[in-house]
Amino acid sequence: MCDDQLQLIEWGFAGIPLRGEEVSGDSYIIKPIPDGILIAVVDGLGHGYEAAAASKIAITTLDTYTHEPVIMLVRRCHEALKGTRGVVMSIAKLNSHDKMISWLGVGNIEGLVTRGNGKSVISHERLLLRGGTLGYQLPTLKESVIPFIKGDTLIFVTDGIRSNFDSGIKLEDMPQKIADYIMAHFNRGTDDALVLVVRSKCK
Ligand SMILES: [Mn+2]
Repeated sequence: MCDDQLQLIEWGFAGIPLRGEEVSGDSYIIKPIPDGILIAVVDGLGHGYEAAAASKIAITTLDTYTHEPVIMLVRRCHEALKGTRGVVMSIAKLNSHDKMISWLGVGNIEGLVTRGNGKSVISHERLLLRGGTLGYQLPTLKESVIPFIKGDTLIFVTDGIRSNFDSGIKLEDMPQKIADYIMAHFNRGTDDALVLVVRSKCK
């Protein structure tokens, strides 16, 4: 058992705004709650200050209603984002009791859970993404629930990162090293880019 939720995971992050922009429209939140941890990445449409403003509204909303189920959180953000540029979002909630994550993606923030044996990958699970934009149009919201046990690694990347981002990653590396590796090798250079890598430490 892990009583302190922050002990459940180790994580790393890399983020770079589009060249020439001072702020990024890509953002993330990792926040412990009594029975687990909320993990989410958002990408405000376009880039620059308006994208960052939309992104910040989404993160603030998630920070306020963290205890709610993921589908409710997406709806809350959708309502809060009306009149803004809108965002795409992928969101995961780790339940510390059953070691499962509930995850859901609206738009194109790719999500991947890899399971390894310490050295090599033994299985992959990709997040099912549904088209839509929070603030404009929501698809039918349906979460998937999958195991997330010790050693499993969750990776979220925004569309500033190329889709083959998982090729060449070494699961024995710490999450921060994996995030830096993905940013160094798969940043398209045409948009803001963000990589979040979260590993379960809890048996
Ligand atoms: Mn983007």
